[in-house]
Amino acid sequence: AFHFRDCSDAAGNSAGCMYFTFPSAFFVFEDFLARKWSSEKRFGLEGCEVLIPALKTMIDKSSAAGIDSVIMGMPHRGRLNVLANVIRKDLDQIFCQFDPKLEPADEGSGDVKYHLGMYHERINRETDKNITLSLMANPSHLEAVDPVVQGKTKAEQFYRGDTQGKKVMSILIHGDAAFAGQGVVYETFHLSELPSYTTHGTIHVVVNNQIGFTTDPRVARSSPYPTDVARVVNAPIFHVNADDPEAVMYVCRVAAEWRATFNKDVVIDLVCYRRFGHNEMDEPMFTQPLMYKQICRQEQVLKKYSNRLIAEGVVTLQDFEEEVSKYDKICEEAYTSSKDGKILHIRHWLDSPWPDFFTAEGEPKSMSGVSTGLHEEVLQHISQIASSVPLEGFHIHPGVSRILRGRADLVKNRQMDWALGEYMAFGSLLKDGIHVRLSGQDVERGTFSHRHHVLHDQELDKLICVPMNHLWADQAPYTVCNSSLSEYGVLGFELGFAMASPNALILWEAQFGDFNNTAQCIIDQFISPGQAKWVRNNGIVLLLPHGMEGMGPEHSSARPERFLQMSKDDPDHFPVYFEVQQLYECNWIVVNCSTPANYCHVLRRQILLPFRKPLIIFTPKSLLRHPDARSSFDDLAEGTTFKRLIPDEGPASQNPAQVKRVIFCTGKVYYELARERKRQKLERDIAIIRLEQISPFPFDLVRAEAERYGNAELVWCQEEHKNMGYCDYVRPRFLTVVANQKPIWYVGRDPAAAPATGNKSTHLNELKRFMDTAFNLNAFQGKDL
Ligand SMILES: Cc1ncc(C[n+]2csc(CCOP(=O)(O)OP(=O)(O)O)c2C)c(N)n1
Ligand SMILES: *[C@@H]1O[C@H](CO)[C@@H](O)[C@H](O)[C@H]1NC(C)=O
Ligand SMILES: *[C@@H]1O[C@H](CO)[C@@H](O)[C@H](O)[C@H]1NC(C)=O
Ligand SMILES: *[C@@H]1O[C@H](CO)[C@@H](O)[C@H](O)[C@H]1NC(C)=O
Ligand SMILES: *[C@H]1O[C@H](CO)[C@@H](O)[C@H](O)[C@H]1NC(C)=O
Ligand SMILES: CC(=O)N[C@H]1CO[C@H](CO)[C@@H](O)[C@@H]1O
Ligand SMILES: [Mg+2]
Repeated sequence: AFHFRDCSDAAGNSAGCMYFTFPSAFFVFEDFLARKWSSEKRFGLEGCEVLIPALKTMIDKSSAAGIDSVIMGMPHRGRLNVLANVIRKDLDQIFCQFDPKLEPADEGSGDVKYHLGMYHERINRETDKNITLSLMANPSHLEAVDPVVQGKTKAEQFYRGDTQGKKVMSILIHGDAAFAGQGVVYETFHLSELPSYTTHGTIHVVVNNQIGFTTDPRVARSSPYPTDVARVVNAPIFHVNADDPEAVMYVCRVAAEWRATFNKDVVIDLVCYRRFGHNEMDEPMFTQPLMYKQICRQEQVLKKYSNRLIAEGVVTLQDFEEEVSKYDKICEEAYTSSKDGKILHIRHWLDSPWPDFFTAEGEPKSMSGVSTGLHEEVLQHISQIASSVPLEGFHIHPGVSRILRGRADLVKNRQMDWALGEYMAFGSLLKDGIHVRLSGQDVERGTFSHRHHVLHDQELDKLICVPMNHLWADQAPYTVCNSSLSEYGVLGFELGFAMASPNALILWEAQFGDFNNTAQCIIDQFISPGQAKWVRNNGIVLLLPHGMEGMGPEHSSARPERFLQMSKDDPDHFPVYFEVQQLYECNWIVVNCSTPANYCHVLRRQILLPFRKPLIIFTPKSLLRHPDARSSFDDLAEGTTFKRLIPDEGPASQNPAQVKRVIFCTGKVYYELARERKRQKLERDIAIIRLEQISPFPFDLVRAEAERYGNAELVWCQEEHKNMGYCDYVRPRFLTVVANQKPIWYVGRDPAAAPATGNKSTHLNELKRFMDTAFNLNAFQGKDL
């Protein structure tokens, strides 16, 4: 083994030199890849190879301090080297990735080699303790993985009762340009000390090669150091010369000790260079000619350091050469074995396996006969807690007290509103031992003041009561946390949290649905394609409140069209399977529920499913208090389930052959349509049917309804403008349902650039105009689509 010297301990004594050992593998690895695959992109680490022993040193030191699980996030540069020599993934599986002929043996479309994650449990040689290392899969989008790593770390700490971060920790590796440039770095730092988000200290390592692709630091940032962003949390920052391995190891030990002692973030700035271009195909002399003339003259750090040790007589040249050729041989052997009949398993690249969850392989179990309903006693108990203050002598605000009395009045009639429907879902899952975590801006009270999950004593400062945690003696914990004012960081965090365990309902609520675009990278890069790229389930729930209430262009639409456009179900294909199989095959579930009971059912179904899928729920504003948008306890009784579609149950349904028009719609606009139909006394002529689950599309139920009302015209009605909302998603699927026999007419607002007008009277005019069309039985006669 090759030796590194430690001539001073953390206290600064340099009395005697201590030698500690590890193989020179990491230096040789990049050479090996370069030799075998000279024209492949691998984002080599040359110029900063010292990163590998640096990480090992931090991990060894942390393991000695009691850490047994390390969760890491890193960009492209040096990733394969980290996988091979820090995580210690099997080399032949890494080399397999270079073989273009190999098809992955799992479902999913896969990802490029320098994005995949990995999970490995092994013995730490230095400390002889078990340690679990995971490197999270990530997209190209630099730094996007930072909050995801933090969320997953937090979740592991939470489920293990590691309240001080003494067992589980995170390490984040960054590039200098990305660390300075990407705002999510700042957002992640700001989560680092918040009670519900802290991971009790992260070690950050910046591979500071003083270049970002082709861009020099002087035009890439305004701060002197790339690491200055860490100063916002007063983190110590060590700038160290990466060509001086002893200094680097020293700094790494200090950083690990700092983290173990103070449980706060710490940053190491590894000042290095990038020997080649941005990737192996790239010519750096085009843009940095003088710098690269200098770099060419730099001796490889391994050479430099080994020459010094040989000169000092610490090792012999022979020792050194033996060491290098030993590792080369290991690589060669793995290379050979990767060639003969190896199969590429993306499954081997899972960063968060759930071994107890996926016991049976293959097809998911049927959900038929599985009810998401609840026993009357459970409903009564939850609603009683939801409408009272479970702490004696608590001074509650009179306004909140009025809200709780309002809930109690509803409950007397076995009725529930939106907030109570949510209570039923959370409360009943907690009873079954499912942890529920709701995070987002102002979620505790609720943006629209309907939720009130945290009550504040009006006389004693900081005395709070969370009734949801007083439901049952042996319930799972409920976490509700107002987040920092960030979407990108916080949604990424919750996504990471949801990766840790399938037995938890993790929800992120946007203040308003349209703010989700600040988190778009997490949605586009992780949530929508996550399972396809990384064969990983995730059951995160997004609550996106919005509504066309005449309040202007913002907050009127959470842009369902964007989510629907990314849904992968085929518009032209009538599926063979529904319910569970259809859900199993989709990339996410998109719903716009119109009743509190259905909202409760869909949240419960999320956990009762035998797999996990992201769930996007468009949640209402005005329906929170709408007197018609209520459900009876009967709608949640035992035996009931989530309704993907709610058929018309009025006079139209009694005589379907006489019905002239069927209006399909979703969500809140239903109540406006129902009111107008009543006013115009058209209840026999027009049926109104609600799609509650938009995607995957309930082809089967829509077909049954279309056939039931065989003589009727079909209409899709939405409040959103024509180029928005559900129209473009729904229309081709309707045509598949009716086999192109009938048109599906559009009723709604005209196309527009902004989601809604800022003029209240224009808003009302638009509403009146499309309501008139919806109920004018001659509207489409003689018209073309
Ligand atoms: C969010 C984002 N924007 C742009 C890119 C394109 N890109 C890939 S690597 C790179 C340069 C990164 O420089 P640095 O962070 O210093 O890392 P290095 O490659 O030098 O290790 C850029 C701009 C990206 N991957 N992600
Ligand atoms: C490490 O884990 C293995 C398997 O879980 C266990 O058998 C072994 O005793 C553990 N070793 C130590 C040193 O804790
Ligand atoms: C659901 O879709 C309808 C139909 O356009 C719309 O009125 C409503 O705002 C959407 N969201 C909710 C939460 O109902
Ligand atoms: C709003 O629109 C109405 C007509 O729809 C118009 O008369 C009125 O002037 C507009 N108000 C503003 C403030 O633009
Ligand atoms: C989220 O909301 C915004 C609307 O403001 C939209 O632009 C964005 O595309 C939405 N959807 C996704 C999938 O990010
Ligand atoms: C009003 C307020 O700040 N409420 C809470 C926000 O969230 C934290 C937990 O993350 C609570 O401790 C606060 O009481
Ligand atoms: Mg760089």
